[in-house]
Amino acid sequence: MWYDKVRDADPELYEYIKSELSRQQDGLEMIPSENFTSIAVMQASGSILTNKYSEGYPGRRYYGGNEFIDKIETLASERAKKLFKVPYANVQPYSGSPANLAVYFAICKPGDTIMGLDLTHGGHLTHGWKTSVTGQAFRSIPYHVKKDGSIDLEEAGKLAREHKPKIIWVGYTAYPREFPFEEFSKIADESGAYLVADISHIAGLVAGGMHKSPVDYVHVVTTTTHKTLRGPRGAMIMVTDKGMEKDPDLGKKIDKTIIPGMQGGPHNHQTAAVAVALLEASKPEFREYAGQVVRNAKALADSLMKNGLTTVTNGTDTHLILIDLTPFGKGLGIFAEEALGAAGITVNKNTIPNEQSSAFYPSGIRLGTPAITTRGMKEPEMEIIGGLFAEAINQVREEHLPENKEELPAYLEKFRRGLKENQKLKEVRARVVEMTRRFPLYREIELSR
Ligand code: DSN
Repeated sequence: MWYDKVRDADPELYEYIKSELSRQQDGLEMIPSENFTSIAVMQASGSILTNKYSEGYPGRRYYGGNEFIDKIETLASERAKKLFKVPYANVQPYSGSPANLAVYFAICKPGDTIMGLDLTHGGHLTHGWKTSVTGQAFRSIPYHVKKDGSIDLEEAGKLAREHKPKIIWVGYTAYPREFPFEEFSKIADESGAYLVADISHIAGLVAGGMHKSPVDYVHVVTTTTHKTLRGPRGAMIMVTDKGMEKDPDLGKKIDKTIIPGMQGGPHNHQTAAVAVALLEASKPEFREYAGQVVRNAKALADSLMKNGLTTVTNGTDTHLILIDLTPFGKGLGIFAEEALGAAGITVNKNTIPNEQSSAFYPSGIRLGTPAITTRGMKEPEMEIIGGLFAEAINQVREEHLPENKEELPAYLEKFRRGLKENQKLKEVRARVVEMTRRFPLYREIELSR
């Protein structure tokens, strides 16, 4: 039986794992940055490799006993280099934010100017947002999207010429169209900046040939490993040939910034699981998966729009869709997220371009197809899911955020009570469960009832 030792040692925790497994199995996981790893990835990340300390790098560690860990880390890093066609890869970052921080401190000094897409327009906290240390340690100049939702390249070029940033970030967390690597390479080269592609969201699409690779255009690439790439939680930093030409020591500087600069011992179990995921991502089946992720997202966007919902940029090129709820009212994201949640569909509320409400009570819903595609769902299911979204969102389109913020807790409490009683949402929930049963997830994992 799976996790039987956890059950024996810690029955309380075991119950939570069991509940979370059922939640994953019986719902539609549609947060675009989530996915379901293979059992092989989970076995590697749950392995005895968690026991070992290995500060340093293969062949130069601060601790003994690393002869096999060296092989594992080298394997992961060589697979990353081969898959993404880069000369250098560091596979030690614990996750995406530390990976991005390491890039900053390898290239910049505190106070230097940096540029990234504004968080509320689809960027990331670590691309210079004011509440992130990256917006505090550096002088952050954000660029934006235009009214139509596409990146404002003209503004970005103007800002780069004016402020001469040390780093420009190209890579987004809530942008449904192809990332403009080539356009930004001109902007960065003209202003002398290092161009860093954060491909966390689209790494699996790049590996699977469904999104243009940034490698010919940028100096550095960062990515998490657990989104479309379908690995364990983790991250990598890669330097391209173009980056090596700009600074032949860039790889060494990044290595040093990770350890001893920022991190301690690498998470070897995670590195091993990254190695497994990279091998999986190099297979023809993964190309097929990446293709289906995008075909599904396009089919789903079409179905959402056919069912009366508005999507930012009227569709998608990637795995990600952003629903704009402003035709129904401002700040409806929280109501839609919770109504969909009650129906067994997990998404996240998100700001939309030119947000009229706030980052905490935004007017959009962000969703994506990586996880449901891993389950095997295809275009016919997307057609149905678009209808389910519309039915759930229709239940809350008359909602509104109270003008007086103090009334909000009571308002939300009443709203949540209403969700529990909502017959329509119960019907949608039943259809979601019926659909998920046709696409079993982790059938191998048998837990005691
Ligand atoms: N949390 C990630 C996402 O959902 O896009 C970004 O860090």
